[in-house]
Amino acid sequence: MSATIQSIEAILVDIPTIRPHKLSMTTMGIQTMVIVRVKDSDGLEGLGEATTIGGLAYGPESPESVKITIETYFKPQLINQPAGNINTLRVMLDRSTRGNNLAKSAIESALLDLQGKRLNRPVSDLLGGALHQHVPVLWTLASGDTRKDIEEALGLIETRRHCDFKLKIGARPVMDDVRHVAAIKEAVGDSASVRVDVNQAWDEATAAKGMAELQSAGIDLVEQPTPMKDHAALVRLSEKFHLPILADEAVADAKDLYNLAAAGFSGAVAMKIAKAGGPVQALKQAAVAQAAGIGLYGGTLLEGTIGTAASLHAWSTLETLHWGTEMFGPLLMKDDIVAKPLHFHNNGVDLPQGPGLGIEIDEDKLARYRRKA
Ligand code: MUC
Ligand code: MG
Repeated sequence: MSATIQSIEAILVDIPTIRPHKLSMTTMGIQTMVIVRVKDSDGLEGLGEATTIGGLAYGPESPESVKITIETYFKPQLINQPAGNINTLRVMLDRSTRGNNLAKSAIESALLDLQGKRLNRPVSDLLGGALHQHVPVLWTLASGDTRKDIEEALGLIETRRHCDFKLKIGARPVMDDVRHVAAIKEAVGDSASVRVDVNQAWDEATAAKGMAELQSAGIDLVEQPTPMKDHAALVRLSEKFHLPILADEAVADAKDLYNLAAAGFSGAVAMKIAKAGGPVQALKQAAVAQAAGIGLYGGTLLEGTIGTAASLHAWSTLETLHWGTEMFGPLLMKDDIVAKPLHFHNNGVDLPQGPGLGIEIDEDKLARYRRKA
C-alpha cells in the first residue's frame, strides 16, 4: 500500500528585501512567500513554494489567495490520496480548478520533493536527469537610481557573483529610461550582457522607439515591452528588430507559447514554474520553445530558496539555456528560512544536492518570519 497524503499546510512568510526593487507597476520592499508543506503517512515531507512579485499589481494571484486556494480547494481533494502518482493528482486539480497556476506550482513542487525523498533521488532525476550542476544567474538592477545601480553592478562583477544584468524599466518616460540604460551599459562594458524588462509598460509605438534606441545602445534583449495580451504587437516587433524580444507575461504555459510561435514570434521565452503551474508544466513549455526555435531563459517570480531550487531542478535538465537564468530571488531577501542556503558563485548557482529538492527548513527562522495573524 503506497503512502497517502496526510496533511497540507500553506504558510505565509514575509521577508524584507535588501533594497527597494522598482518595477514598472510597483516597488517591492517585502517579499511574501507561500511555503507549502505536504506530509505523507510515512512521515515524509515535501516542500513547495509560491511567490509573486508586487502582489496584485503584477498578476491575478496574491500570496493570500494562493493560501486560500490550497487550503480550501486543493487540500480536501488531496488528503488521503496516494502521494506517489503526481500525474493523477495533477489531472484532478486541473479538472477541478481553472488557472491558479501559482498555487498549483507550489503543490506540484512539494509532490516532486516528497517523491524524490521517497525514492532517495533528486527532483532533477524525476524530470529526466540533470545535464548541468551549475547554472548561470544574472542580477536585476532595480534601485531606481542610475548611480546606485552602476555601483551595485560593478561590485557584483568584481566578486564574480554575476556578470550579466537585467534592468527594470518602463515607469519613466522612454527617453529617460534609455539614458539610464545606456549609462549602465557604458559603465559595465562589453563583457557584461545588459538586458531590460519593461513589464508591459509600453504601447507598440513607444516600444518601437525604445527598441531602436536600446538596439543602438548595445542592449542584448528586451523583455515584455508591450501588454501581455497583445500577442500581435510582440510578433510585429520581433519581425521589425534584430534586437531579440523575451516573452514573459504573454506566455504562461506551453499552449500560450505555441500560439505566439504559430503567429510568427521569434525570440526567447522566460519560463517560470509559477506561471506554468509547476516544474513539469514549465518543461512542457520548454519543449514547445525547442520545437519552434525559440530561445530558453530560466525565469523567476523572485521565489525564495525552495521555489528557486524547484526551478533549478527543472532548468538543469535542459541542454541549452540560450539566455541563462535569473534565479537570484533568495539574494534579494534580507534573510532565508532554510538550513543551508544555495551556493551562488562564478556567475551562477549550484544545483542543490540530495534527495528531493535538496532543501531543508530552518524551523526557528520559519517561526520568526511566518505571518502571525
Ligand atoms: C519579471 O517580470 O521578470 C524577475 C526578475 C525580477 O527582478 O523581476 C522578475 C519578474
Ligand atoms: Mg519579466
